[in-house]
Amino acid sequence: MKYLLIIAGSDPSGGAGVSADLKTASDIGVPSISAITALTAQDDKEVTAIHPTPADVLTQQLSTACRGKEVYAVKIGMIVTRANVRAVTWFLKTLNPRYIVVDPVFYSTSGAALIKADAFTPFKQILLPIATVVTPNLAEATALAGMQVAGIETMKTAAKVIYDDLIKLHGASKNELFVIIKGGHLEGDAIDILYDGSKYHSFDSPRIPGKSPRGTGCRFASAIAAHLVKGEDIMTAINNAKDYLNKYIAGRGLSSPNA
Ligand code: PXL
Repeated sequence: MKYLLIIAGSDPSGGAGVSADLKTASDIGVPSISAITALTAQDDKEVTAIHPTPADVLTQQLSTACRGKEVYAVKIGMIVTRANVRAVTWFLKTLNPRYIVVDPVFYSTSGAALIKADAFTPFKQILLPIATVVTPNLAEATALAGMQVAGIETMKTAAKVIYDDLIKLHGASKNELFVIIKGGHLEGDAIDILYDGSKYHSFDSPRIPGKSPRGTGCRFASAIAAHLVKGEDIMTAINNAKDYLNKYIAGRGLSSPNA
C-alpha cells in the first residue's frame, strides 16, 4: 500500500500543522503516517510556545513510522531547527520517496517566526533542493528569492529565481521541480503562479468572501502530496489540490475549518 508521510509541527488548536495535514489526507482518502517536528501552543491570535522535537527523537519517529511501508509522497511543513532540517534531509535521502512536497513555513498567520534564523540556510540549501514541489506564499517567496514579491510580475520573477537556485544547488541530475507561489494574500482574486522550468501556469480562483480559515497553506501542500499518492501526475495533483482547497475554504461539506 502507498503511504503519504507528513512531517510537520503540531498546532493544538487544530487549524494548521499536522492536524490539518492528517484531515486533508483523510478527506482525499489516502493512508498517512506522520512525524512531529515541534510542539507549538497557539490559537488564532498568537503563538505562545514553540518546543522543537530533539533531532534524535524526530529521526526515531521517521524510521519507526516508515518501517516496512511504501512511502510514495512526503509533505513537509514547519521545521524549526537546523538539527531537524539535517535530520529530515538525511532520512529522506536514504528513504528516496517518489515525491517530496515542501511547504516552506517561516511565519505563523499571527506573524511569529516559526524557523530559527540559523536553520534558514540549511533549509534552503540542503532540504529544498530535494523537493519535487515547493509552495511558498508571498512572504516566504520574498525570503527565498531575496526580492520583494507582491504581485503577478514579481511572483513570476521570484518563481524562476527560486527554481534556478534549487536546480543549481541540487545539480544537473534534477529533472522534476515545480515552484508554486501562492497569491492568497494579494488584493482581489487569489492567483497562484507555477513555474516548471520552461513555462508559467496561473491558477485563478475568485476570492471567496469572508475570512479564510487558517492552515490553508498546510492543506494545499498535503492535498498535492495526497493526490500524488493516488498516482496522479504532478499537474493533475496540483489542479485537484486547488479544487480541494477552494471547496474547503467555501466550507462545502469537508471537515470543518475549526480555526
Ligand atoms: O500555516 C503555517 C503553519 C504550519 N505549521 C504549524 C503552524 C503554522 C502556523 O501557525 O503552527 C505547526
